[in-house]
Amino acid sequence: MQTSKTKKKSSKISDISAEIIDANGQTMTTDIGVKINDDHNSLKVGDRGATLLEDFILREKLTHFDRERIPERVVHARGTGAHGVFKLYKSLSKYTKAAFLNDTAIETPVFVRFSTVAGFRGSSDLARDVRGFSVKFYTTEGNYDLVGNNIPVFFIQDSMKFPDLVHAVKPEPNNEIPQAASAHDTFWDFISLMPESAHMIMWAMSDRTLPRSFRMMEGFGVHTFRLVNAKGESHFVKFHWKPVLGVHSVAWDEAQKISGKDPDFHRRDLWEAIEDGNFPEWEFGVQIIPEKDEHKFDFDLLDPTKLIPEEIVPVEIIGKMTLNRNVENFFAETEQVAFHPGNIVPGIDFTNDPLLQGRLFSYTDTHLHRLGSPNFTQLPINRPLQTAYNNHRDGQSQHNVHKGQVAYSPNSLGGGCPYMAKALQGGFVSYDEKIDAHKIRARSRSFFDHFSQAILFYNSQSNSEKQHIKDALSFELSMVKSSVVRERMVKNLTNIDLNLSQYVADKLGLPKPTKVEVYENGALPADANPKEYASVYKGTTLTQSVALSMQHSKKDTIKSRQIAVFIADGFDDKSLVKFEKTMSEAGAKICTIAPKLGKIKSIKGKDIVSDKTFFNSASVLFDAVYIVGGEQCINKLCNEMDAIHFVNEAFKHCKVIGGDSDAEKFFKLTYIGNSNVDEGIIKNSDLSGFINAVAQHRFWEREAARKVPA
Ligand code: HDE
Repeated sequence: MQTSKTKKKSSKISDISAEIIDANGQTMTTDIGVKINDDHNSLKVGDRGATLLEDFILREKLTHFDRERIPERVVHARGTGAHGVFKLYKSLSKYTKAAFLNDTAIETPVFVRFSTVAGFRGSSDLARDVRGFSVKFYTTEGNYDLVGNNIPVFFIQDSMKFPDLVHAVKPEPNNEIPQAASAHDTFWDFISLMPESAHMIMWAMSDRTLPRSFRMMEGFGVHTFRLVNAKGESHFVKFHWKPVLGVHSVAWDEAQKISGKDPDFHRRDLWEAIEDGNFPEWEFGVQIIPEKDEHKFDFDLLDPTKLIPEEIVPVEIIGKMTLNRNVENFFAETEQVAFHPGNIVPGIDFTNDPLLQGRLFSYTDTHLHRLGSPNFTQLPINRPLQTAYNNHRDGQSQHNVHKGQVAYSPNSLGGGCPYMAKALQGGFVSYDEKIDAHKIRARSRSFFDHFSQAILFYNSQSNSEKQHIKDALSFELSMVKSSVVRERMVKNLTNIDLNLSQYVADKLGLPKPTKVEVYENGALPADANPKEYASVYKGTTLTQSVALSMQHSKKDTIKSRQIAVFIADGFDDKSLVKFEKTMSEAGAKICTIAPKLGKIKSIKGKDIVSDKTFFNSASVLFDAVYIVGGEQCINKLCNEMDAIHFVNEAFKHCKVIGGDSDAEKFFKLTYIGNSNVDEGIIKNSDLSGFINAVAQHRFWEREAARKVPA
């Protein structure tokens, strides 16, 4: 049964910062507090007369309405957010003086926003796209933002190329098509000329870009950052979020269908999980690298197209984040939240990663444009826990009333206040990095190996994951109209895997390459030698990294999985009750689906109300399907074509399908009856077998036959 318990919790953040407006029991007023006696009619001259300009109530209403929208984010426009807490398991004081990473007694409030990158604000959640994973920690020393993605590397190495990347992936400028999709000419034209994108492209074409849920994605800080301890010593660090539910994805065909059936699929999933008390959780991990080891790797730590394999530097788990509260108001919180990789606290610092350095400028610039004033830090969702004391004054939408005569420093009239904090009093001190170099506009040679980690990623995938990458590339490139771009991409893929390039070539009707081809490099200056870029520092000794495959992240749980249960008049109530009880004990969520809404009669004449119907629902919205018994019920389902389609589609998408022994007759009408497959097909009311299978998430081997036309 679907349940929706609304849990209202008092929150530190909203208690401190936000004035929650609750209209319950209140009289309507204008913005300046005048009570309104008629909100349905404008002020007119007589019954049919013209509207009067003096109608200040109408004018105020329309003026406000006309300005309701603010510019959407230029990237990551589509997203959703939630509040939560971060709890440290063990102190990192050896590496950082940041209080929230030192004291295990502190519970740090957080706000998280997940997003897609390319689509507009109203686009589908299920686009094949990188997901943003931004966390704002409201620490006792100020706000710290970890503005990351669900992929640990990025397309480009230098912020100079970011507008080009985004122009290439966004809808094409002449006709604003396609929405939220990279499967078009400009994206692949750009990528085909940017060899540094090779590693990220492997991730982007993998199932990582089709998450089953935000709750089942990893998060990464991407860049190498610094941790600085109380003695001023620095270590390099990479940040990781590991979802407690494991990392899971949907099938590409399924993603496309979900985009039509429920474009809010991921938002809804997050919202409902929190409302149901199934609080999403991630463990926080760090990979720590001593300063002295900076040059020990066969790649540059400052290169954001590289990750540090977990086999080389293990991820140390240091805490857990739990999202436990939905927003009160989407606009005020999720839309107005302003993340910034430059929001750091003492104990954390930047590196010279050239992509990060550009970001440090861009986010404030964006916020000034979107939120219209430097006072955006006063918005409730952006305010730190502590009051900000400085000499910033005035500006649009100034909410603070600064007392006194003095707004400058140094001053004596204000007693020298606000005074500057010494480092020992928690003042921020930048890491004392020695830099002695020439000013140049160029790329470091240590950034030139573009393929070793793309190869490592591809080779670390399971067979089905490799097949999905092949399919994704074949699909995306088949949507590209320019044959020059398609051919160039096939050529480029030879640098990663010859078999992969041959597969894609075949799907595109192109000759299969037989050898590795030199990647054209559009980003090179005209006088550069492209061969030089091919493999300068090539040669990681690692051939596989287990952590790069989602296959190894499965967890033994079905908590919060959505299970569709078919019922029709004459269903066996004993079987339904037992199924529901067993599944809810295991933490899954049940949704009954019937030929119609309303009362459905059981074998014993008892009524239950169905949650959904075959016409307002679809298998792509569920993780598994179960068919309860009852002869009359099964006969009804056998005549319900949408029920048969539902199961065929679940079969195609490699989901778990189960049922009572009576369901056999129904199964015979579906692809289950037409195939020899039994992995993930659980018959004869084997409920523990069903639970174990659902925990596996998908039985991708089933795809090999590729015979299901659902
Ligand atoms: Fe962003 N990025 N980005 N980005 N980014 C924005 O800031 C930018 C990059 C990321 O939920 C913008 O508030 C530049 C990498 C996330 O509100 C903008 C460069 C990573 C979000 C911006 C990058 C990210 C953004 C647009 C290259 C992963 C959503 C709206 C130098 C580590 C935050 C906004 C949210 C948002 C600029 C590259 C993650 C325009 C210039 C790499 C998750 O300022």
